[in-house]
Amino acid sequence: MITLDEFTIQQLRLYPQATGELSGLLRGIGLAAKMVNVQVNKAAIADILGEDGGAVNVQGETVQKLDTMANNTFINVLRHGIHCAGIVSEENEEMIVFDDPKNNQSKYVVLMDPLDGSSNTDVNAPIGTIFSIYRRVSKLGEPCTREDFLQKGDNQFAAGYVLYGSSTMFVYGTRRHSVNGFTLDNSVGEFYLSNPHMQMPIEGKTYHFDYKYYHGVDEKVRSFLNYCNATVEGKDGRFANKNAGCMVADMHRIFLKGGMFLYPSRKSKPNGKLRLMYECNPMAFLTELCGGSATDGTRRIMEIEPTDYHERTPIFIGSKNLVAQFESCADQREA
Ligand code: P6P
Repeated sequence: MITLDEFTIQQLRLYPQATGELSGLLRGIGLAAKMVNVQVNKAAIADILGEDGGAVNVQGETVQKLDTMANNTFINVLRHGIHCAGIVSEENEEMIVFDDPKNNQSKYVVLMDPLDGSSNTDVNAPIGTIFSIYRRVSKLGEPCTREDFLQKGDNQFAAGYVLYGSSTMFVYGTRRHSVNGFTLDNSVGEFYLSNPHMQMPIEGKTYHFDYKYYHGVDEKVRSFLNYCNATVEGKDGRFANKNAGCMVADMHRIFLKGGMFLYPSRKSKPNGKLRLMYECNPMAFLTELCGGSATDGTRRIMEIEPTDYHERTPIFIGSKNLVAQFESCADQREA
């Protein structure tokens, strides 16, 4: 029964040259996640459900009260720590620079979706937090810059997510070691290692797609969807369709059981809906660390050179063989 804090400290022994700063940052994110978890669990009786006064964020989405709570919690915890120089958040148009001598010395910046799937909050369905950690490219001792954040996904140093579900889990991986999952024991307020060395099955039996978009996606995607739901020997469809309305919940199932998540572009969203920097890149980082694949339909997600904090991308991500099957369907269509 090893805690998240102890695990991050023990990882230091594997890398004597490590300064302990990444471990400290991950503990800070874990602390903020525990604080958000408390609020999420009592939202219905603490009057923090529903819309936040009709506010609309940079995404054009109506902000939920829990979005604002989660965003403020992560920003405040990381600002008061000493391991993060700044944040890009789904909820804020511009980067948030922690322009303080203690933070300017930090090597890391964080991009995050503080509360993914927040429309699920009112119906007690799963929600999550997604984060991506980069080493700064700007000069330490000075405020972080736009260039620190606009790095391609292959440059990520660590990434992870928190799933506020039937249990609350903290899952992260770094480029130096595997992906590990921790489950929160609410009675003591500690995350304990529950899923060491996570590996994504190379096959799967679920595909995660919202069929309300079926007629808006291109023919290549429809051919794969038809492959997935085709009946086999006149019996049930080949794969089960799931859609949690929360990427974190959908992807957590895929990390554990295999499967594939599809959020393609469509006529009304030519670049797709999901954000490259704090949804697709971190999930692609974890997926490849666990042996899976992540593409935008033409290239690896983590090869995309970003030009904007909030840019969107189509994404097809999950078990290696399923993504390969999708690509072969697409190739056949093109042929
Ligand atoms: P839609 C949640 O808002 C989210 O960012 C992902 O977690 C989820 O997979 C997707 O958008 C759902 O979006 O508009 O299809 O409900």
